[in-house]
Amino acid sequence: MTTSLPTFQAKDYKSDLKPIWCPGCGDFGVLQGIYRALAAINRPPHEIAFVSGIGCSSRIPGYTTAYGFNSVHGRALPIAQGIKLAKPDLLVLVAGGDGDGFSIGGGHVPHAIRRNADITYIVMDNQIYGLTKGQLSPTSPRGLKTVTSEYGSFENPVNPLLYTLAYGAGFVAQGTPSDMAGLAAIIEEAIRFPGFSFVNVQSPCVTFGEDDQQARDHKAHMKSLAALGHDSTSRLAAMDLAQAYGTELYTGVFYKDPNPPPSLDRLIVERQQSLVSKATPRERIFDTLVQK
Ligand SMILES: Cc1ncc(C[n+]2csc(CCOP(=O)(O)OP(=O)(O)O)c2C)c(N)n1
Ligand code: SF4
Repeated sequence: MTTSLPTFQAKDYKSDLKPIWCPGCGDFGVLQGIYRALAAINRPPHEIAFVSGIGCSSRIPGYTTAYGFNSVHGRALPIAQGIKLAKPDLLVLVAGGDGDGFSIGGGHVPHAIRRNADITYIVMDNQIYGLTKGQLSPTSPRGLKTVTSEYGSFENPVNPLLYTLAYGAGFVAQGTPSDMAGLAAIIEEAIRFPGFSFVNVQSPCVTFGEDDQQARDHKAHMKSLAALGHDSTSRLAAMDLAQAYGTELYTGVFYKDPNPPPSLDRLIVERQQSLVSKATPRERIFDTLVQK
């Protein structure tokens, strides 16, 4: 007798919690893109762990039926890596804002990349601190006037694309909720990538963000990397294009390692399997971590 696997639809990943974002916030679209990507992956919600930090965007795990952890500001990545190492078979997703990821949590990003656990990190980049009512964030453009920069920001923004590419991430992409199908496809591809993957989403904050029509009209201004003929197997070509962050809205995959190395969680699982003869779990853990 053959049994068919259950098929999940986008609505199966939607929790009963009603989003409390401002009407028009870009994060609504990102959430829809995540639902669609998860339906395409077709993993049951109980096999997914969704971790976030603190911020408007960090509410996302609560709006899904996956296991969710709306954790501590800037600490989503270390928590997610711990979950993945403890339960390598879970699909582990991380989401949050540009402040959460590149300001208070910025020091964790390089280490998550070099450790290369198989997790997907989605940043909703609105170039502002939304939850705390509109202070400068690390990706705010130079000259931006906010409640904490009355004369305009004096600082250059962090470039999340160059940052992750420079530290060696195996998968780096960018999307916008204005292109829902494209965003869902990018998130799906990031999840399927066997290693740390990063998706920057240009998700406008309509309440405190830059009052710029262009920011709210992404579809008219975005440029598809695939249509430009970009070679996403070249890190240098990706870095060249990523320099236009803040001036051009490139969407799609900047870089995807054509020969990704085994992820950290897979290496540990393999090593543990070779140590099944060890007497105690404690011995097995030490032997896994310390190569003799
Ligand atoms: C340790 C700590 N410092 C500061 C805060 C206050 N805080 C909460 S969210 C936030 C920034 C939110 O901005 P971002 O991460 O970009 O997310 P958004 O709200 O824009 O989605 C700050 C500074 C906090 N909760 N915890
Ligand atoms: S403050 Fe900005 S980021 Fe937060 S919910 Fe409102 S529009 Fe979205």
